[in-house]
Amino acid sequence: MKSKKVKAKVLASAIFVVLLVAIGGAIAASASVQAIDGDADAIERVMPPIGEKISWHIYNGHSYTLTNNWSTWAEAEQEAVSLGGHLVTINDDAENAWLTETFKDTYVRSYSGDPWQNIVWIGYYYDASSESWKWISQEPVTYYRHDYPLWPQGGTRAYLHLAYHPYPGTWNANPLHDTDYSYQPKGIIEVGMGISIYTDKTSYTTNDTMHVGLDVTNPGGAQAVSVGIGLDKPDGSTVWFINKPSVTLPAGFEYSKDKLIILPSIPAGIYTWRAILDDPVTGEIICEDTAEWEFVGGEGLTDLTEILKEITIIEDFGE
Ligand SMILES: [Ca+2]
Repeated sequence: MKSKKVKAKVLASAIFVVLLVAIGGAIAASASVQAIDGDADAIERVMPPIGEKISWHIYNGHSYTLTNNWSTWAEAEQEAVSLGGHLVTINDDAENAWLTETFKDTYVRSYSGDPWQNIVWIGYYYDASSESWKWISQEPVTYYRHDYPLWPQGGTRAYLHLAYHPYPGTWNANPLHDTDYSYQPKGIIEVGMGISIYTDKTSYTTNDTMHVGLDVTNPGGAQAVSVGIGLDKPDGSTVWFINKPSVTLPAGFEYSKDKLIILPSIPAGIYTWRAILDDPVTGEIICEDTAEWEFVGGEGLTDLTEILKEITIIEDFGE
């Protein structure tokens, strides 16, 4: 059911994109009228994103794309949520530099050759109730660019200055861009992969049936990952029973599967299912999840490999 929903969404946005191609022609005509002090190259530079299919840029296990529309910050965030993500969260200087360069050909709606309009919405906003700047993704603020002399110019919704801007890589929040239609920018959408492993109960004994579930999602572009599924045992060691060094998760991938296991008599104690997606090149963890449960009683005689033989929950995961 879930994957059908996603396909419907993709189809809907494909139809929307076709409409935009038609609308794009009309906007191009009006842009050339407005761009009285711009040059032909500048006008062309602003047009290509319109009407293109979603083309994802991959960085550090995350996928990034521009919003289809120039809009208010809130509308851009809404578009990001509809694709399974949020307006971009910039976690460090490397990501900030990559975004500044990768999306440098992006300008506000009425761009007319002015490099100061080389900007995009990011997910950084001022939360009045806590009187602090936050990320809309709810990730913690680990990095920010509150640089003199521009920041934040009285606004509460932030954008990034791209590579052609006079202050590339810095942020600003001039409210003009949220309120004046012709100065509205596009936004950068960031989506990540997700993995979730879970059981139906937290305590089991011999001959109980355990229901183990695994969900994997990749709302962005296709990318390769290493997949590890393991079980931490009461003695502190971990048994890895699925360890695929490189599996390509297709764009828009949604996987959800569960398995019933009849538990033999195993050593009593705390066990933890562990599911991890790693970057196959750097080995860094992209996402992981755990599910802890307790085994009570039992003779403790059965080798765990007997259970693990039953865990084939991702055998059809794709190669
Ligand atoms: Ca990020």
